Amino acid sequence: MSLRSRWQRVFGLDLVLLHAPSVWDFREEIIVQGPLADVIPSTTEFEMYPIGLTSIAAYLEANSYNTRLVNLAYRMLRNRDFDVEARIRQLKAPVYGIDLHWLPHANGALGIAELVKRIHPDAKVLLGGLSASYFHLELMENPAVDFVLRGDSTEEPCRQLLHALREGKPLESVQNLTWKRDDGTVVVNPLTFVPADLDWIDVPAYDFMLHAVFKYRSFADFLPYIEWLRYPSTMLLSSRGCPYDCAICGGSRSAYRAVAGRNRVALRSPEKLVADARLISTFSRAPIFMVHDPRVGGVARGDRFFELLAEADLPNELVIEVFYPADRASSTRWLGRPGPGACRSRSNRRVPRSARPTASFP
Ligand code: B12
Ligand code: SF4
Repeated sequence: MSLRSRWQRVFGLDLVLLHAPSVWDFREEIIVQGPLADVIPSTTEFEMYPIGLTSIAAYLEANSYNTRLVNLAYRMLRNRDFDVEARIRQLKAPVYGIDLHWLPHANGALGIAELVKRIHPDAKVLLGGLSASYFHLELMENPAVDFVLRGDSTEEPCRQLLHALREGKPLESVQNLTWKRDDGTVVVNPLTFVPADLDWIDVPAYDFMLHAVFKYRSFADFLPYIEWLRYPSTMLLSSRGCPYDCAICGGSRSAYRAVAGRNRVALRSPEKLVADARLISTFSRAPIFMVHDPRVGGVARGDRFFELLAEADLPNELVIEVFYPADRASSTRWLGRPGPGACRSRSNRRVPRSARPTASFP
């Protein structure tokens, strides 16, 4: 191996993950923007990136692949003159990953994909996220898109893809990958990487973020929304998948079955969640928002989480969401007092006992 390729392997980037704004380029063109919920702290440019970008980067780094995350949307919002093209030109990598998780990103994600392909025609463009997984075949029709990694857990398939590209191995064995042969034929590899739990990776990967800020001198790339420095918040990801089947939801149990091949919710253990919360408290006093009802996976799991959290005695405020009203007994155990008012409820419906969540889909 030449000195140049050795240097590239140790210090060069293997993957750049780009987070696009919802509209490319919103500074010049006005199109109807996607609706943004009041509870979401980012702007209508959707500068918040999917938290899974951090777990992909952390997992790849642990497997000796250098991955850099660049939040283009945040940088464009912070500085109207930010030169996206020049930034992409500076970043040299064999693969550029772009999230198309939330559908309102379609315009921005594809705009940036086309820009990357124009600037780095020899590099590969990879898309991923829930929307990309659903629309993978349509995306293959776009000449700027080479790959889509499908499913809700792409950390390991991403490693397999980088390995295959680096070693010149066939792509047929890369799990969850949709790709094109040289003659343009689209190949859909089976969606077989569907891990049963959520303890095998760091997600959110705060450890990675903390050192990547120094490694790549890129604090701004990890900020999830423009007002974060004034109103910071952090998060815990309690599961991938949902046991409910709300008709309006693209992340319901039938959606996950179709899009991610998931038949069972992947849960993060209470021990890991509290370890994540401890880690957060070492660098921030910001509120911690736990995504998904703590009772997903069963009331006992929720009880265990709150028991461990009380033992940890952390200074941060915890924000939870509940998918059906919390009963007095649970809220007393969790909060130390009966307090249904302390929980944000998505629904006032009474939920029959049979509908209480478990990790299994009925
Ligand atoms: C947590 C969550 C949030 C959090 C997100 C926190 C974060 N930064 O990730 C918050 C509360 C902030 C949020 C916001 C929104 N959300 Co939301 N959210 C969810 C929820 C409940 C779980 C998502 C989840 O489990 N993610 C975990 C996994 C799947 O994703 P991940 O770890 O981040 O990433 C992995 C894969 O997706 C993939 N991947 C992602 N990006 C990429 C990129 C590449 C290159 C690759 C290879 C892979 C890849 O690999 C990652 C690692 O394995 C789902 C509902 C559900 N049950 O799924 C809705 C859901 C995803 N949200 C949805 C929506 C609509 C929104 C909003 C647009 C709402 C709004 N109108 O304001 C905003 C967008 C915010 C923004 N960008 O500015 C929709 C998306 C539907 C769609 N297809 O468009 C869902 C499905 C719910 C619904 N209503 O239908 N959301
Ligand atoms: S409870 Fe929330 S995440 Fe689950 S299906 Fe309903 S809306 Fe979607």
